Amino acid sequence: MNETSIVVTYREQYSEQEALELAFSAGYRPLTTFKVKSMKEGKYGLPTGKAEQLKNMAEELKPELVIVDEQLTASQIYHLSKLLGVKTIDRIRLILDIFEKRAMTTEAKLQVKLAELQYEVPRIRETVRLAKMGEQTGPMGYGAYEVDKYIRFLNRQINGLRKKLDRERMRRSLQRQKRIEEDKFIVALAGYTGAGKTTLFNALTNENKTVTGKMFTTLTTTIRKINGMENVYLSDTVGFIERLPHYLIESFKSTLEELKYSDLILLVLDYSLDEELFWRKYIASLNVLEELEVNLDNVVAVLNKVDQKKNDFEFKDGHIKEYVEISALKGTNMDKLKAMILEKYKEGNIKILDQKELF
Ligand SMILES: Nc1nc2c(ncn2[C@@H]2O[C@H](COP(=O)(O)OP(=O)(O)OP(=O)(O)O)[C@@H](O)[C@H]2O)c(=O)[nH]1
Ligand SMILES: [Mg+2]
Repeated sequence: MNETSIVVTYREQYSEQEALELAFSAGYRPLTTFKVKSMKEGKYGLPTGKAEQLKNMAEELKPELVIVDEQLTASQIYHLSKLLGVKTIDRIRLILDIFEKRAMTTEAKLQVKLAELQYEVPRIRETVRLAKMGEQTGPMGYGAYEVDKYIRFLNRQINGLRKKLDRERMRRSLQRQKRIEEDKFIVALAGYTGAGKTTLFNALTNENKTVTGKMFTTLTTTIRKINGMENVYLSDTVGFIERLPHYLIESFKSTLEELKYSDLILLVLDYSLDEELFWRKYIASLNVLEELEVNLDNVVAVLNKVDQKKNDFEFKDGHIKEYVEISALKGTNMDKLKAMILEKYKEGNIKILDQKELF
């Protein structure tokens, strides 16, 4: 572990920062970053001149790995890796590496395995084809028949994993049903990785779930009763990130679905970030909520880390109107947050009573 790496990222400072955090979180040791204006296009996924410059840098620094902080095609990764003479991975593989390290429960392991297979399968045929066009030696000396057979085998694995995960979904759905019957009010934490969800979860439930400065510390959902509130429960789950491919969200559906069925969602946002990055992460979070078909009327923004707030800007947005400023770490405004939760709980009960009267 701790392979040395060059991190290829966009020029903007926030992109560079996130790419480095991802690399560290995956356990790689970045030697330096290599910044480009555009990615995804062309033979190498980088402008050709840039790819040549990167080659010179790789020859000089001799990293064990090159990380490209963008989703590339199998062909682009293959050509770039060949040009550089160094193993090359893209942003999605990097995120999968982190998930693989963090997956502790059976469900999380199944989810990560499914996401990995969905990433790999469409790439295998292309990689084998390219390898065969080059030197005929190496581990890729499969015939077309063997490749098809292997892909069919992997597709069967994907189906098997989906079935197992469906059972997990069913189990979660039964638990939800039970909570509804018991009239429990479920508050769910959502938000970008590192926003402070687990810190807030621990503060409100007296739990001691792991909090680190690394990304994707939490991969599974935990539900606990909120301190000092009858019938009100809080759930903590996997964090979001920008440019997540659809199948990754799909793989984590059994976990993320808890959000859709909760009574109230607290969208935790890191309010200590500079304004540009704050809104970027906010939009990325809204996109995931939208993909999960969450009703935004049930979402309240929790502006966390006010103890570290450096820039003065207002939270003003048409999608989510209500917000509370807190510091989960220092305990600032926790009473205000709890009062808001209780208020929503009461409103929810009134709504239920209204509905009952209708029938
Ligand atoms: N200064 C400050 N730091 C905080 C606050 N809340 C959380 N943090 C820090 O932010 C980092 C991430 O916190 P977590 O609670 O693990 O974040 P998370 O949203 O659960 O992250 P994932 O599990 O990766 O999605 C940790 O280093 C926390 O100590 C806060 O109110 N103030
Ligand atoms: Mg967490």
